[in-house]
Amino acid sequence: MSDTIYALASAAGRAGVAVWRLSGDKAGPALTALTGKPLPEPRKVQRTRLRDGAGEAIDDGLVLWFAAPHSFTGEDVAELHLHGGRAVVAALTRRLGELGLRPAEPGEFSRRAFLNGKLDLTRAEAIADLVDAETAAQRRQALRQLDGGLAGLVEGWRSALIHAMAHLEAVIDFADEDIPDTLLGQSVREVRSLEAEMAGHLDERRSGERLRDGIHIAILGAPNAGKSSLLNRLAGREAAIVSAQAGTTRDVIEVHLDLGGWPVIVADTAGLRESACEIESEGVRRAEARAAGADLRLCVFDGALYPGLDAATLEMIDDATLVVLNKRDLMTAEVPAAIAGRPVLALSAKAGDGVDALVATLAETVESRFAVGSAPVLTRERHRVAVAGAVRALRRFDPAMGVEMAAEDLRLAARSLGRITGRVDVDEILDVIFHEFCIGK
Ligand SMILES: Nc1nc2c(ncn2[C@@H]2O[C@H](COP(=O)(O)OP(=O)(O)OP(=O)(O)O)[C@@H](O)[C@H]2O)c(=O)[nH]1
Ligand SMILES: [Mg+2]
Repeated sequence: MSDTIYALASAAGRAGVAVWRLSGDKAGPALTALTGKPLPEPRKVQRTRLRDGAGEAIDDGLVLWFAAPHSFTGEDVAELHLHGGRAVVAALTRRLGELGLRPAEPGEFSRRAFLNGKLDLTRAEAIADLVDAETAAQRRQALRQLDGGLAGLVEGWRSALIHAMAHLEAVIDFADEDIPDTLLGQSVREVRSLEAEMAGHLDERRSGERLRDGIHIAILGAPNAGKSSLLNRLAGREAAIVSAQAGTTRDVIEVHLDLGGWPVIVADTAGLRESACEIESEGVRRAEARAAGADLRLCVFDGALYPGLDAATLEMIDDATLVVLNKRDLMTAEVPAAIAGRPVLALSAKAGDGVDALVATLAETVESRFAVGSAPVLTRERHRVAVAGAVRALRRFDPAMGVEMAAEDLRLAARSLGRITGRVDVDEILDVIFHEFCIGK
């Protein structure tokens, strides 16, 4: 028998509504002790007064009762909708302790739901993602996963593998009899097509993970090009210090933006140049590291110096780069159509002209590089590792080299996929997954 746990699942403001969730064998007795009434009918809201051990009223509120196994956790669950005031919270916390309940750990409700077969791991992860979702695209992705999109995809692959395995077992068991060659040929075809489909989901850009964690954009350029001015424009606030002195920015400065529903982390960096100053050199080293790790780069050139172009910045340009020609207001030369083969966005970070066009282009670029469509995607590294493991096993699969070995490859692939939904090797991954959760979920 496990402990009975409780959590204050949400509190909206000081006098707002607070939802409490109690789960475990003592949830029922605790509810009757609090209300002084028999348990309400399951799933029917009851308005009632809740009292402490001495019979003094704690609050007036709504209670709900979910009898095991028909609850979120699969255990007996009570929910209390009370006022969120501090005194109410304190009194109820004390009373629940007296009644033998303990506060839940982060993710403990979802963990119990998983262990009781109410959720697979991808759905449990989706709950955490939904709670953390900051943009519309993140919310949509989390909901799709919560609806079982990813679980369905992975379980479909897994059952197809098990099906192919059964074919092979038949070949092994009836080795003395005549098994039509076509049976083997069919297995091979099935496995090859599965392998291709799974490999197709190992998208190199890791769109699902990017959408979950945020897309990293680094602003790069020579000192004084106007990188910090641009960051401040994008952020809509003075996040970084701007000055006419070259070498102002040293540390990497990040701002989080919602770019048309995409979570984006824009990093301003130190101007790229050789410097005798130890601090500035470290800044440049950090800028280069950030440039290497970024999903997209904004290379900023100083328009006042055009047609002169900074060589160190030119070196950074690749096909994941947007080229910005800043200080358009000071430009005497024509704006070129392209620099280093990339289209040019001319703007003035100081005055703000052209910044909207840059934001629009950035949003389009992000959308076209990372859009995930409506198909389920892998949203965590552990999903990708598991699918990659399965694909590796399937690439080895070759019944011509021995049917037993081939069956073992299928078993390994199915096992690797089973880790995603939590069908196999559960213990080692549970702690990792559920510790990311907030309390009350
Ligand atoms: N006229 C004009 N001046 C600008 C523009 N953008 C930036 N500046 C000026 O250029 C100078 C340098 O701007 P910053 O944004 O600090 O440049 P930075 O690239 O961050 O420089 P470091 O941090 O030293 O690498 C400041 O005096 C800005 O006011 C612009 O569009 N037009
Ligand atoms: Mg700067």
